[in-house]
Amino acid sequence: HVDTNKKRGVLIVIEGLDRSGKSTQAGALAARLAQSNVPAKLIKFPDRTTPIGKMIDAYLRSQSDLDDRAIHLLFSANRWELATSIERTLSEGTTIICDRYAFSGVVYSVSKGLPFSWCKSPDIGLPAPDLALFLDVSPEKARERGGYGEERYEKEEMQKRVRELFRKFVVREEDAEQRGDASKDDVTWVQIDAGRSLEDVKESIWREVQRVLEDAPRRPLRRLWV
Ligand code: FDM
Ligand code: MG
Repeated sequence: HVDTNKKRGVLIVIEGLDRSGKSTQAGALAARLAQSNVPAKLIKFPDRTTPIGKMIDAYLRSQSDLDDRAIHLLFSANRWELATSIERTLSEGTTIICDRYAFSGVVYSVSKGLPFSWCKSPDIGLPAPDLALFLDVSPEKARERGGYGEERYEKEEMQKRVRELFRKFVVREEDAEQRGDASKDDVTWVQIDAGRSLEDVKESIWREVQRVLEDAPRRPLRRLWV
């Protein structure tokens, strides 16, 4: 007997630049969901613990060099190797908070010069998030917060390009939604001003999450970019 009343979990993706407070907010959200008795699990991409993840880690720490396309496909493969477990977890009723996803995959590679549609294609068909939060922070704010680290993409020029691409991506989707454009990706984006205090950002995120927890479980899980 299948319990058809059992609610599926919700897939929430948090995207943003380095220094946007993404990981802090993802952790805080996981804790708050637990307090509210919503079963939740926190994951992050890249998942550096798998064999593919280890190759990605070596690349990001400049211990190896890879063709831009090769590393792009590894990032995608790193998501695919976890896709089944994500789906299972959601169907068991556990909500997933995902720190970076395919959107990071696209914007970081596009900012290196790869074509947008080429970058999207390997991630077509992944579980689509029910909510994607873009934590936006200015380069000035990032600098105030202690600047970037030592990893490959943590350079101001790269971060600026990535920010512009994220914003375009999000705005394009919001516009398509307002027009009722059927070709729109089935992803609801919310841009969050992450330059504010931790508490304010937390509250904005919580509001959005409560809304999606109400609505999303009634709909089947969607596929990304199909
Ligand atoms: N990154 C992350 C990508 O270039 N492609 C991807 O698909 C993903 C998931 O990896 F600069 C980049 C973004 C960032 C770097 O991410 C490592 P974390 O969140 O700092 O570990
Ligand atoms: Mg980083």
